[in-house]
Amino acid sequence: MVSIEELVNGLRAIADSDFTTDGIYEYLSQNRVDIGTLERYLFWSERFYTRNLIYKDERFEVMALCWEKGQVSRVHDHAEQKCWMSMVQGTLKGQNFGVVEADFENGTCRLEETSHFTLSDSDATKVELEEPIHQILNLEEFDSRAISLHVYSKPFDSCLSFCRETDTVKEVTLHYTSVDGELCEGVSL
Ligand code: CSS
Ligand code: FE2
Repeated sequence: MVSIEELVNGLRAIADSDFTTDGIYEYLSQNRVDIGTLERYLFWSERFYTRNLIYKDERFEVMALCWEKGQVSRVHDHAEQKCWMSMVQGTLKGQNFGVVEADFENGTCRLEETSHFTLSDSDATKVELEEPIHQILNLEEFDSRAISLHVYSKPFDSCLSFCRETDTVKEVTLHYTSVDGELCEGVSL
């Protein structure tokens, strides 16, 4: 168990040449974060999962995401950046999607469900999302809040958001709920 500060410092110390999919995966699997040290970063909303920025530099960002029971992400991608996820509390499902047909110029895109995975703190698992389009879900049946740590390299502040009802896709801006333990201006939980 490490503190979140130790985890961030450890990530900062990793050389560019080792900042690889496997390298960070290994690092996160060997360094589980003590939830007590995360407390000041955790904000909860009944309306949406929260995105709480802990650290960011040119190379990567680290955030804690807080998921109330039943909350889900959009179907989205990661702007072609590398990402890793590590559970701190609870269980989350990840559903991956493949593109069946797309016309990005016209904003249309039909998806199909492909693989899925379940992450829980008991198996201390983390994933690199192999397929770029996915959705993360804290299913009602998991019956608990969830907290996940996300590392993105490089940081990104917009991504594609897919609507399965209309088979459309658009670019959306991503917002933080809090930065360094402070609620962001204009955010109401
Ligand atoms: N990528 C989403 C979380 S699900 S992996 C986000 O950053 O909000
Ligand atoms: Fe994501």
